[in-house]
Amino acid sequence: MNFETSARLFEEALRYIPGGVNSPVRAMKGVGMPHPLFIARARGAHVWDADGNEYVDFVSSWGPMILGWGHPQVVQRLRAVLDDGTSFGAPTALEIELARLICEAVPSIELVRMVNSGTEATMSAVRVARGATGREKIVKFVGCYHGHSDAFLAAAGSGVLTLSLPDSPGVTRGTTADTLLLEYNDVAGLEALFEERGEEIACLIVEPVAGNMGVVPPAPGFLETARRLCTEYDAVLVFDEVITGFRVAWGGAQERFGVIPDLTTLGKIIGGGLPVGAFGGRRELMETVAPLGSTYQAGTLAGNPLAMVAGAATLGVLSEPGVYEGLEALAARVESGLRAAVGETAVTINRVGGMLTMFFCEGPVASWADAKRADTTAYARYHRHMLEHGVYLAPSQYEATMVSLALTDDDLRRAQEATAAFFAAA
Ligand code: HOZ
Repeated sequence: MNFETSARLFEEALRYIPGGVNSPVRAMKGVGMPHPLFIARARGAHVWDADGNEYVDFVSSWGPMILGWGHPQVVQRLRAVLDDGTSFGAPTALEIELARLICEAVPSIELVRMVNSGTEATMSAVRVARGATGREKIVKFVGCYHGHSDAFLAAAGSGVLTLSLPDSPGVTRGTTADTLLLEYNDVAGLEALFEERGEEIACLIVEPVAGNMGVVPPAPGFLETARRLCTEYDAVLVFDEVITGFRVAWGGAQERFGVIPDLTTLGKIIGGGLPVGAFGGRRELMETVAPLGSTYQAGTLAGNPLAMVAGAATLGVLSEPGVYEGLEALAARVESGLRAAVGETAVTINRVGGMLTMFFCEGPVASWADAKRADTTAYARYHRHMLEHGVYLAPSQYEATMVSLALTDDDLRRAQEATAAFFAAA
């Protein structure tokens, strides 16, 4: 396979952009590629790189493209907004449409504020929790990733894990000293921590299905314990549903697992492929946000008309009857195809709804302590093999495969056959 144009574009990008990329994981260092793939275009569930190579896509722009690219309902509405004006820094009716769809889908969200990224959403949710409780400590889980604001760059997932970084210079010890860490799914650890420091804890933030150390589902009782302890100690429970929102159920992980947080952060799918995030939750908490309350949060491009309409159109399609049953069935077929293809090889496949990860290690994988046993070199070989066979996977063992509704039977067959060929040769 010829990657000459991507290699040349990378050389050029390096002259202007740090590391040639605008977000670290896409550099593809995690799978040993000398340069990233530069993507030229996409349609349905297929992407084409700058050299014209075509791939079946299982990245979905890291989650947002659940409908695939070029969905007519999304494109048509985006075109109309382009003609009307793309940013006003003033309210528009489109914001109400997206906010209403979110509040209807996720009943724990009584009020919602739009921002421009998941990072902004989580950062703001923690500010609300601290403001409302008057406390400073936050609880997060090792391997969970909540964007790149300072307080979260402690044992973070995603690119921090992929590149084996010791978190980040520039984050003060004071900032991360307020972040208390536990292993994901550590129910006993949670009980002990709250017993010892519960009165100091402003909030507990968790990916209700971890997606940034690969997919790790919540163990039975884990989310329920988090809920109970937060209620008992008057701490705020924040579900970071930037990935899981509208991916594991119409109402997100909170609907799927029946555990209701106080605040929820969203991103990715709610922007339909345009930059967006949101945080929302219980009315009395959200009423502390300016201009109603004094907890400050703002943004010139927040509620951007293009992002609002792409999100609203996407949620409109997802709200149609049977969509999530279809997604579940499709993702289950992706999973069973992989299981059949790996044969007797010791891998672990974790899947929840439309997201899954095949870890190159024996299971169970229930925490970062388990996930770090994965053979990342083997994953890198698998990734390269799949590229060569026209299948585009996340360029890191510690990210999620995102199933898009645009995948066809042929696409699934291509992924299964390429996987079978890899494991047969291993
Ligand atoms: N943090 C994203 C995945 N969880 C990766 C973003 C990117 O590199 O585009």
